[in-house]
Amino acid sequence: GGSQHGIDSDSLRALFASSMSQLYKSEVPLYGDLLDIVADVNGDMMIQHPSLVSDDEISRLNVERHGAVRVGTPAELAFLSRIFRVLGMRSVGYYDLWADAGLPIHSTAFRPIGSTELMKNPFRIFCSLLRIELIGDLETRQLAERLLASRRIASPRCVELLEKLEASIKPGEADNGDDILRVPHFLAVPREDALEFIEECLQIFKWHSHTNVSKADYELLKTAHPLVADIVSFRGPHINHLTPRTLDIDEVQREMGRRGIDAKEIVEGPPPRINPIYLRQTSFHALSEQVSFSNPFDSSARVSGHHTARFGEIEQRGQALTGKGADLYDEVMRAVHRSKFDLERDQARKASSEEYMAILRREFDNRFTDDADEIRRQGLGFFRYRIVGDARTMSPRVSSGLDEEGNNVLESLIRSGNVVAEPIVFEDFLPASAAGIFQSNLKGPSSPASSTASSDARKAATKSESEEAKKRLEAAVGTPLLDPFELYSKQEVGSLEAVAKAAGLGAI
Ligand code: OOG
Ligand code: NI
Repeated sequence: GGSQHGIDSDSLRALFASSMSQLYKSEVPLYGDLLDIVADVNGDMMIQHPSLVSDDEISRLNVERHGAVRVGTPAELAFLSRIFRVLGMRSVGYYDLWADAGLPIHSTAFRPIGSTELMKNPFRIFCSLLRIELIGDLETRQLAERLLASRRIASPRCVELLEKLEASIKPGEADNGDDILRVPHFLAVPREDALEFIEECLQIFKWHSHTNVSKADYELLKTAHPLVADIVSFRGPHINHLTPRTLDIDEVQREMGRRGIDAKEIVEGPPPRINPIYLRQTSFHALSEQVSFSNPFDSSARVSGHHTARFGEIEQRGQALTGKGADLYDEVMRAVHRSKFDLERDQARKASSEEYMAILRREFDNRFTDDADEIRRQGLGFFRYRIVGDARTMSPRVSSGLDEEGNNVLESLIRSGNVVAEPIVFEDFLPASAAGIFQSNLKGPSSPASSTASSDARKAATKSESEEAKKRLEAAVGTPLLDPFELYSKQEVGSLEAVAKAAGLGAI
């Protein structure tokens, strides 16, 4: 029954996210262990610090995940982009991992963008596209092209269902009448079609231990770059990690150690802070998994081997930074790298992870205020403003004897406790951390990461080349890569307008 009722895209996304999580847990049991650790730590943190998370966060925290996939061609990306769109996810941001880290890919993140949608289920996918033109060796490049040209990542039924869902989209009311926030809200298809669609999508992202290539070809692809082998050798873009969100990443890191899980040495991103900013991430190293290669001499026999790509990651999310905050962050990070470089030169050995963490803490302590109110006054982070209590009883007091200038009204409302400013959570990714996560997982025991082109050639890549690459990724995605800063700013401005309206003020 209920066939005619359809389903909203937020619910379908929530179902997709939990189904993916189930799938990955069955494929990588260590990911299940991570979920257990994170749930324990989050529970303890909420008890110890009840005001640490907002109501919205409590409701989304334990289902919150991000995942990552890597595709081989613009057509594959275009197809995934359509899938994510019916799930209410839009492409946000551009990550040039070639310019940043010498990896032969570039990426965007698909995620919900409205506050309500984010609260219902914030599932995000970091999606990378191979830049096949960066494979220097002609023979390897042609091999990769051949393999990619001959594969279909989705079943005909998946394509059919996707078309049906797309045709049924009833766009919701656009927030603020602004078109970029327009996402599908309701899919007027029979419920069973929507559920079958999710099943078909899972088939795209599941692991296939049978590869399409011979061992020799696999080795050739891996010599170009381990990422090339991972992207090209399989039937489709297996999900390579899923990441739960924790409230205390340092505790999760320690617990991984206690359980003997092979974790990355350093937590990427900013140091621990009272007012967390951006994103801190760590992971356990990619597992070496049994795969089988085709046998060019006997098509009925398979050749066994290993592939290293899939891992588990944990993240702690903090406040989204404004352009000014992001610039300051980058400046502090540069100072961190300079200090680390100086230390390593002076003591003629690599800095330990403790030494690195000490530098990180020191530079942030010195240069990036950890006071929420200061962050707000200096315009370093985005906030959501909310009226506490009854707006009608406060507006007469506000309008008496106050400066006409908007900010002052707001400041006095905050000081009097009538308005609170809550940090807006960072929903995106950090290029440097993404690079660090990629790199720490490419060095499997038998697979030293080898560069696709010399780093000199890469450094010569200009800003305009990066712009060009971005346009090509955008063309494949089929919709604009949205600017994360603009999205956070819209949330902040929207909340201020709501405060002004409720309090009967003019513009704040
Ligand atoms: C994506 C790595 C980046 C993150 O959290 O920054 C990432 C990948 O390994 O495909 O997921
Ligand atoms: Ni990740």
